[in-house]
Amino acid sequence: MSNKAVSKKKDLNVGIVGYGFMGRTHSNAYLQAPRFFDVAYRPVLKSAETDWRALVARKDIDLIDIASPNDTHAEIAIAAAKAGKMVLCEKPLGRTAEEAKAMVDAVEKANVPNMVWYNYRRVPAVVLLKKLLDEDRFGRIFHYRSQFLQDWTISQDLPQGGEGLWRLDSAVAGSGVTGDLLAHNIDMALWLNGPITEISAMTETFVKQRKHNLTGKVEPVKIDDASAFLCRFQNGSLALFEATRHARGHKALFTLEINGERASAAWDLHDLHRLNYFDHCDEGQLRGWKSVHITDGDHPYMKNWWVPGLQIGYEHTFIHQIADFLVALDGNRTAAPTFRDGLATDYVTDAVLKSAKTKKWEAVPAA
Ligand code: SOE
Repeated sequence: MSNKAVSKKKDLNVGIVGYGFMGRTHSNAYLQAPRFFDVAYRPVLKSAETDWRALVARKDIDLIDIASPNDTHAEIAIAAAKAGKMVLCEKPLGRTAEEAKAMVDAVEKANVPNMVWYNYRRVPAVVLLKKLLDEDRFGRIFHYRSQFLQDWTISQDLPQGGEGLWRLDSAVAGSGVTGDLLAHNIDMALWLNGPITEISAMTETFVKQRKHNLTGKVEPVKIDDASAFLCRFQNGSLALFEATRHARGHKALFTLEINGERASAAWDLHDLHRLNYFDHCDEGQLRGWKSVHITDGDHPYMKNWWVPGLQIGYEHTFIHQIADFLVALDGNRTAAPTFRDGLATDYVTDAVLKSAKTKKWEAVPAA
């Protein structure tokens, strides 16, 4: 891109709340997006404030990006929308659908652009899968299955609460793997395969008490360490979902598979640049699973990166998401997932947690 094109970009003043793991992924994305994508805006990361209220009150901030723990999302998002700011928020949108609904109402009433950071939608291989589904190459869909496996909380000595470990504190996180990991699987599934109608779930807390970092006391653990559910989609397909932080040996194994009448596809995060595809329309004696390396210039997003064959990674999913947001903003359009899309996921996670308690099938409301 020429220097002239770069200098023509309009400044978009961004205030990020939160400077942990997610604050780093977002700030990197704002800086990289205009370098690699033809976007009309140049995000400017404004100077640091220690109080989010002061940030929201600043006249020179166009966009508030919430990358702080889950218990802060609703209050900040609602205040930012009221102040007329664009609002971006880390997943899950709310700790509950009730919280998320209030956030949707606030951004829709204020009519401000909004988006939730479900970053895995922007993996090029997954975007290609979405395109293949939209082209109706799969025919009728029979099955969807998806997992998110980790192993970092197996030790009973790991405390709960405080910086880095708030994900284990239910008051802050809302839930355990259901809101933290399954939410990714669910957002992706709703996007690829449509609405989920009913759910039967089970959850388990393997470590029942942990020392709390903020109180220094051993306290009950109220988050779910593992969560699994069966469900039906509106399109008639059946599905299986599982997330856990107790799958020894797995660090961040997000998988998905979809089986249709004419084709199947599978993808996983540890091999994120490959899409495995089976096409039943292929010639019989050569029919089989193909592992397609998604690094060519005609693959989604890839012409903006290196040369064919060279891979990109995790951080690029955030760069793609903000690039899409900036392109949409310039065209007066919305970039998905919006807060309303985030609410749809929260309705599903609420139903999962409810079904695990009632031990009954639970219906999922439409967002
Ligand atoms: C949890 O370990 C975590 O960091 C999630 O919070 C993220 O959303 C996921 O992408 C990776 O795992």
